[in-house]
Amino acid sequence: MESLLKEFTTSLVKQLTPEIKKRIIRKALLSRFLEEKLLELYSQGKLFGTVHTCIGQEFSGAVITEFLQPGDSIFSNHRCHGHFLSWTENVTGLIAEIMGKQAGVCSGRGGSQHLCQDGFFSNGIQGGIVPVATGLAFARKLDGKGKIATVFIGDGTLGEGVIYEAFNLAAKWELPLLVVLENNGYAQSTCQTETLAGDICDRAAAFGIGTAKGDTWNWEQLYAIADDLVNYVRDEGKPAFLQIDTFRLKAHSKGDDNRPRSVVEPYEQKDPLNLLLAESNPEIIALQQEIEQLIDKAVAEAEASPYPEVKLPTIQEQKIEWQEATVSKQRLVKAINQTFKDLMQEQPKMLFIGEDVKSPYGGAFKVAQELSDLFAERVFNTPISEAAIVGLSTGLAMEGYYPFVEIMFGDFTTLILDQILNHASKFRYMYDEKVTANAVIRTPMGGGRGYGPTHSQTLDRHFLGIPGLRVIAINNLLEPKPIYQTILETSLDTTLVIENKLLYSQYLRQELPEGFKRFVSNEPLPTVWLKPETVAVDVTLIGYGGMSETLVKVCDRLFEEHDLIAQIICPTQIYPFNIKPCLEIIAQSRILAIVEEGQGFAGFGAEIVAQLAEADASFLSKVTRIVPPATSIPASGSVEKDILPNVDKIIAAIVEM
Ligand SMILES: Cc1ncc(C[n+]2csc(CCOP(=O)(O)OP(=O)(O)O)c2C)c(N)n1
Repeated sequence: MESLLKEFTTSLVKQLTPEIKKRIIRKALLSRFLEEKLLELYSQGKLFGTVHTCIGQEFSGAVITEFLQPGDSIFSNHRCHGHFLSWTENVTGLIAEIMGKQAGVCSGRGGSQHLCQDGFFSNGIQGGIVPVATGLAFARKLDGKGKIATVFIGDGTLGEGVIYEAFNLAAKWELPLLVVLENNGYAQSTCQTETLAGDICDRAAAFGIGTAKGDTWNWEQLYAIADDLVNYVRDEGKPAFLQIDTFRLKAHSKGDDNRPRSVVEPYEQKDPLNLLLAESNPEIIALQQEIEQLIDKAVAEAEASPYPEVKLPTIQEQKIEWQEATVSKQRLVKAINQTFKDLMQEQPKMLFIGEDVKSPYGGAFKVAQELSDLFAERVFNTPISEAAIVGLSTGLAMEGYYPFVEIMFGDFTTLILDQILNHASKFRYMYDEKVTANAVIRTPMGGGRGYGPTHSQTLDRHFLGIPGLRVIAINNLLEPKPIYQTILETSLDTTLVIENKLLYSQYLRQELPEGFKRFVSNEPLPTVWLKPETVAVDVTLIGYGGMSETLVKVCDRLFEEHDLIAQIICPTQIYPFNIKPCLEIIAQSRILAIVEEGQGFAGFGAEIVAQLAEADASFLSKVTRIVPPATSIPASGSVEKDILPNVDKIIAAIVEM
């Protein structure tokens, strides 16, 4: 493979025209004065929350943005004001945002660390934004229009593993990503000498990423280096890494500075803006006055702006209607595989991303079989980097692609939680509906195959209750295609789809116990109701995903062996989920059994019980939950069988009631 390693050794200071110089200085001064104003407003009690100033570091954003174009994207972190202002110059939007006002750039939803405008996105979670930026760079590459993504991180963030997953992807897939590392020597209160091993640029170079160094004191030279680097990323379509040495002159956040004056003072003295302002240069004084007026006006506008109204999500409460449904005769794995073949055919922006998904392997459970033969350009084998591929997909989704990510085993979803919880699921809300981050993440859960404690779990409940994340469980009572089609067409947010390992090889359930009919609700992601023809129903069984097949068998045997008539409610969407539309159905039976393969504590069943209690406490007398004991899942097949809910155990629990 051709080495990407390129040393950018620009030493020649490119000729900066007076106009460009003035523009850069103005951007830096705007950041400086605005952040000084923010600190003043805090001290007057006019601001709330947090603020991390970049005072001392302003030339980093002021210079880099010189080379970015409309259509490029910028990702930043907690210390984002300077980057944001240099890109947007939206002074009122920033101040009002930090004041929590309607005129804020995100209507007060994001605050100081979560800004979004014109391709600018910041997040206060360290490191996790890098794979998202990588995904956006990937989208830029696929678009083929010469646009790039830039991400700013601090040196403390070099401790986060996910950034190296992203570097690897960006280098291997040759993505137009510029990583700007602002090296101010501290992470919050901790000096870099305590925590950082090795050389900074060597980290990126190890992936074959071209690196360069500059600093904010010689910002004219930084200008020349950035010019080279951005051109390289744009023209070659490859990542580059720029280390900018700099120094934060103020506290990490508002007033928490433990650094001795003897450390800070020399940097105050050599700070280029301090030096400029000390010159009494009439041009700079005029600039200062112009900016101060701009800021005063913006503060007044922000203060005059109202606080935003509270907007709450709507909850499906109305009565649902039920229609009879059938399924075709095919194994679930085949049905899902065919679904993806069809959807990729229909939607040219759908991408399929995961570990070992390409032919001939076709994914660990063969769900992706032949996809790469049919859509070679849109199916991607990835490194073992679950967090990064989910972040990457978020970035792709933000740009209008439809990434479907396969996480090989549900057990590995622990590695993607930060990407889901602190990134994808937050973006639409905290960026005030300016973006959709609607990637689809699919994963198989469940035991029954003897894979042992770390490859058999049902971890759905850890993902329930995350606003901005829809959780779906595929069962074998419904065709998967309409479900996946709806997910693809209707999602504004990220969707996590749980498939089930044991169900893959099962046929879709065509045949039902005698006298049963299959109804589906008229919701976009329907609940299934297996309804006996009889009027009287003794037991309502509620279960989802892999439990569907088990519950059908329970139904059969309850009648055969105990003369009990049961009905089944099997939701497809398990979060958000509202039991109210099913209350009438549940009310018909004497017993309600909720069956879950995952741990019961604080799980789906517990939520249903809580919702039932809130609706009508009389339901509680008939509820039982059938869940595994609080233990890990053993590899030994016979013990595993005994631990997970099975037909015998469910029947025994019901008969006991
Ligand atoms: C994942 C994560 N861990 C910890 C924090 C708390 N935190 C916020 S900023 C910060 C220091 C970051 O240091 P660095 O990356 O060097 O950026 P700098 O603050 O110097 O600009 C820490 C520890 C966080 N926001 N996110």
